[in-house]
Amino acid sequence: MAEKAAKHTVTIGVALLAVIGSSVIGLGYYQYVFLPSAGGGEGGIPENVLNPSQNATIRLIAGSYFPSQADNYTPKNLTVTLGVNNKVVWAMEDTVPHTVTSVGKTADSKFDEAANSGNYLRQLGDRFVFTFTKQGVYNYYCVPHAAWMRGVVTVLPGSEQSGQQSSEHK
Ligand SMILES: [Cu+2]
Repeated sequence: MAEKAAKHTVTIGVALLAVIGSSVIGLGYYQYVFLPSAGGGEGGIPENVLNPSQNATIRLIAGSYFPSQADNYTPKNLTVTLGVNNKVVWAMEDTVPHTVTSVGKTADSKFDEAANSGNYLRQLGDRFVFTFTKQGVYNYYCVPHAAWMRGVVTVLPGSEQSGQQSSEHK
């Protein structure tokens, strides 16, 4: 009897070791394969792109909910440069809710996630801020007023290196 019980215990022990062993291997695999890309400082994006020295502002001006207010997003076409002013602020100056919503898939899925159909600016002073890190043409619109509220942000490549140190200096 005692011998049978002991055998049973050993069997459970081996099974347990197998479970622990496989999860350790799994963890090792996860760290090796998935973490390096996440640990590279936001995918190796230069510091001056992550934190540009200037913002660019797009105003959602008063009366944008009227079709006749053709300027709604002001400016409607904005061009920014990576590493210079690629942090864009949409500033709500109207009293009727609007959205900043990407039109289809843009060059950056992060923008599409942030600028989704529920991305409402509801009252005066509300802001939507997005720091672009990829060049491209970003079309966006307002969900409730899609027929006339549309805008474009064009992101140009900049001097990707913040290194403006004069290596030529003698
Ligand atoms: Cu709107």
